[in-house]
Amino acid sequence: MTVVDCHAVTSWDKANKKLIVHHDQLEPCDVLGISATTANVHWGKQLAKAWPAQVRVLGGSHATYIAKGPHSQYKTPRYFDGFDYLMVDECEEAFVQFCDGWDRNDISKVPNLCWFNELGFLQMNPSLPLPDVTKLWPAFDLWPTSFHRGRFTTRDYDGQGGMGMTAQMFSARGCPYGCKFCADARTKIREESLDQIERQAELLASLGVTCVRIYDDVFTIKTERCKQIADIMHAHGLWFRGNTRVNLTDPSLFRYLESRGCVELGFGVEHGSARMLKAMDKGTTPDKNTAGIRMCQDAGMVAKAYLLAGFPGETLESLDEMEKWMLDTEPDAISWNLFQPYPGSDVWIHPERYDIKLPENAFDKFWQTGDEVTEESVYLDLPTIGKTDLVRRFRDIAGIIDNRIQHRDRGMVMA
Ligand code: B12
Ligand code: SF4
Repeated sequence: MTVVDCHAVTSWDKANKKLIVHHDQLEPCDVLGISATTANVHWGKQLAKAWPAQVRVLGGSHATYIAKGPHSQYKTPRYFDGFDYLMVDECEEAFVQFCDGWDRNDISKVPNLCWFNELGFLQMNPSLPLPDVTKLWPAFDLWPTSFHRGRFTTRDYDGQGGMGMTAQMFSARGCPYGCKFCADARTKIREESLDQIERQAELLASLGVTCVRIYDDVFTIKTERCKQIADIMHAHGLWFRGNTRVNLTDPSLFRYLESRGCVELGFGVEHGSARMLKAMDKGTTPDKNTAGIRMCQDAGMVAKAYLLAGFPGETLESLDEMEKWMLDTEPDAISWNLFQPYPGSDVWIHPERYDIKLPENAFDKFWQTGDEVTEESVYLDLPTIGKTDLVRRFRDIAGIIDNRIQHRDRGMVMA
């Protein structure tokens, strides 16, 4: 078995806006499994078509949320060309069963498996129960390019330019909150054991990793556990960062995290307008968001805000509020994104509740390339704001972030 980073076998032709597949680097294989979100499934399809393999399987959030979602118009082969099978849900066990079944020439009973029948309808075998995450172990050793050296955060946290060898890690899956744009909302939290986290930290440190992105949905959700994880990272000499929400009111956790080597917290702020936060069901207010960011900065960490423009209900006035919040609060870095109704989110499942329609050419514009947002990239017709106004203000605010905050994620989505 080999694990390949799709970045390593492709590149992006910015001038012609197309993916270049490096055919000479595609190792022939029996079973090809590709993981894709909705944002990069276009590239996944192109890669699957080019790859010399006996059978090609698509897994990940896009396959899961389309196959299990309510909209039959998207469950058609044309949206999945290049793949022979889809697999849904968490597949650690089921994909192994698929590979074994493929060797034995019998995959008919493989759990989590989907395929298009002769009539073009999607059929699905039942899924296994969700795996017990305390029994799983990331195969860091199978992925030769899993760690990269790069800028870990916007500050020189280590006094050596801050270019550590970085890896990703989870301590838990799931999130109890209900944000309407998120596909992972209202899912049960399943935690890894501290012993498991300890062993991963130890392994990563022994492989030369110095920085870890903790990708849990809400890293700080349980204060004591969060401190224990911070202790583990510290004991292994690892700098780390994670994502949080602003519902914490006790600054002591942030101070503790900083003292243990946490260099950055990302906040799902999303908007500067109280009305828009309500529409998204964030359960926060602009003032609370400001307080959370401030608390993080006061503790000595980089505070990054994730912001989202173009959610249903957006108006020119709410974008003015967004700009004001940003300038008043001054987070250290901003991830500035255009809303897309990703499959799995409440907006995707119930577009009628948001007074929007999902057009037929779904997914053609979801993917993001880091190019400037244009009217072409706007997927939804919102009754509350025209595309021209939305794009104009989106670009204005991007310019303000570049000038005033100076650290903007460009929403670059690679294959
Ligand atoms: C970490 C993360 C990121 C990281 C990715 C880091 C990385 N190198 O992997 C970063 C920050 C870069 C990122 C960016 C984005 N993300 Co993100 N991200 C996540 C997050 C929090 C965790 C993903 C994860 O690893 N989960 C843990 C594993 C175990 O679950 P999993 O990925 O679903 O994989 C399981 C199954 O899907 C299946 N499976 C997966 N792959 C395969 C392949 C095969 C062959 C098989 C058989 C099975 C299989 O088995 C896996 C094991 O159980 C999820 C939310 C979540 N909690 O899942 C969002 C999520 C995946 N992201 C999402 C989005 C929208 C984005 C962005 C578009 C955001 C933006 N506006 O820029 C970009 C797009 C990135 C891209 N290239 O596509 C959405 C995707 C929704 C959708 N319909 O696709 C999610 C679900 C969150 C949400 N907001 O709803 N993201
Ligand atoms: S956006 Fe974050 S807090 Fe909201 S439901 Fe998704 S993972 Fe949870």
